[in-house]
Amino acid sequence: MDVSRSAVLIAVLFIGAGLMLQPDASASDKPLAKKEAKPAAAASSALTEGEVLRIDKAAGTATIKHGPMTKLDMPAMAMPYKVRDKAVLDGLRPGDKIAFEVDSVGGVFTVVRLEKRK
Ligand SMILES: [Cu+2]
Repeated sequence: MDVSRSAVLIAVLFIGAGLMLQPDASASDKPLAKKEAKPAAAASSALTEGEVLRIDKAAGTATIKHGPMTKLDMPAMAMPYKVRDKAVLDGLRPGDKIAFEVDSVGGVFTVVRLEKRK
């Protein structure tokens, strides 16, 4: 067990070292990414359309009815989500149409980005 654990640790260290070498590569990639002129499309595809059903400020959650979320393999549903930036909850009302992005933060589905729709 200890052997496999240290093997994992070593692997992680190697990966970490590999990532530390990346900045040079990603810095030279940036101008290329801009030329593709795709960032806006990529950003909006990460967003899912939804409607706010309920706000629970004490729990720090918003219940959101949403369409399919391909990134998380989630079908259309309504469920409560933790909201990373609690201040966002102050600006939300039930019935608000939103576009939002969810990520798994410490194993909890969490709203990491939210835009109101008019
Ligand atoms: Cu859901």
